[in-house]
Amino acid sequence: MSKQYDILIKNIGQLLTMDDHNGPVKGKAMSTLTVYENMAIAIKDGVIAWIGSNEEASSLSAINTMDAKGKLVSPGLVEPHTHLVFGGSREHEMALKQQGVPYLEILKRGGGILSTVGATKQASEDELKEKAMFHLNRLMSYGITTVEAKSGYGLDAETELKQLRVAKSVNQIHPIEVVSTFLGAHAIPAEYKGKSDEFLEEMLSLLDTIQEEELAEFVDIFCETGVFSVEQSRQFLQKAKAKGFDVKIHADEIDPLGGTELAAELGAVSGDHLVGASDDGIRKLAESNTIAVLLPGTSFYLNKGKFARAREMIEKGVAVAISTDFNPGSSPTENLQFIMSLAALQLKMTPEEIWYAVTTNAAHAINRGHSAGKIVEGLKADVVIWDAPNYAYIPYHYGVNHVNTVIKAGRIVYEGRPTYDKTSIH
Ligand code: IZC
Ligand code: ZN
Repeated sequence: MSKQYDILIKNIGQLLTMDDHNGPVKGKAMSTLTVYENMAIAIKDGVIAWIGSNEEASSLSAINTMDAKGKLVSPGLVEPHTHLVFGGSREHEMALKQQGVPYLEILKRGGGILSTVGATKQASEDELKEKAMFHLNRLMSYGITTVEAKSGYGLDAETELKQLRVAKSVNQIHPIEVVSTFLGAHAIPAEYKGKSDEFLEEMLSLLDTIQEEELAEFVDIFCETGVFSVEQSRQFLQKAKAKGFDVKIHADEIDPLGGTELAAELGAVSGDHLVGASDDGIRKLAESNTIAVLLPGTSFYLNKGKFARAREMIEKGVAVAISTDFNPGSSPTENLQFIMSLAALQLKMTPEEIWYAVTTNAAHAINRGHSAGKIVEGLKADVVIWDAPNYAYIPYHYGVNHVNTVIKAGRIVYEGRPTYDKTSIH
């Protein structure tokens, strides 16, 4: 008897497998992409079991045969930078933004991140979990099947651990894989004003518990004017590395302090933002294995008119990923497809570069390069069927959701279509 697959997706117009490279895709290598046409894929027991031509697929049988109708099929997208778990929201700060009050000034006045810290302290673990699940569902609806999630809205032992436990528990119950990062060094709480070194020591003292309870893989810091200096960031991340954590850094987001150079120097798994990265910083990144995670949604939302220099980065040989930076302050959106449009329009990235930036390179930015962001026989089946005729169409047709179907580890987890009964509508 011939093999019975669980799912067979036939009639794929364009298939992106994103498996041409073993490691991160750096610089000019990002400009070429293999596109397979008239393809089919079969899934069995949660993994990709077969990839072949649409003609060959006619001899295969499956419990569920799906017709991609000549459209685009890609790996599930990888979202490498979010602040997923938080209480409250910050729409009340919109008027301040409109009056031109800068992001860092709002923070200085006790708002911004510190406003979300207050709401996160107030929220119970169950409330945070429910809210995180809501946002995960929405991230998934946009085609994302793997997500990084940072803490950083506790800034005290109890609340930071509460956030990390929420991230761990939603990873266990939600289809999306959640990869956790400890960002206790996200802001200086009021009670530590003028004593930021002491605060960093307090956050470092949590690393043993985080390790014992397997609450995070990465340690991150917000290296920024009025928050933590380059030297504080260096020492903090070196200590985290000595404990066995891989590190990330919010670098040169608003002011160009030299965090990009630090990310390369420390061998960080990623340097994130990099809006103010210097030429030297870009050169050092190109020579390193650090992924540049660019967050053009934040530049858009902070409205400063300045975007990361993606073109220079790619020309110099940097591996670039992009992300929503989903958070309640500087980038309240789960729509990674909109970020792909911003990457095209503002970062001047090509469609090919953009696809590496949301799959292969994003996966490497969270140490999932060998398990996520590609379609390969034997690998877990994270697959998106798009309502789009080709891969360039996604960044082009902006602001909407192009997802038709999302499959996570072989299970259909999202179907984006109207539910009205056609026969009853006139
Ligand atoms: O809540 O504003 N930049 N951290 C650093 C953020 C933005 C998140 C926030
Ligand atoms: Zn961030």
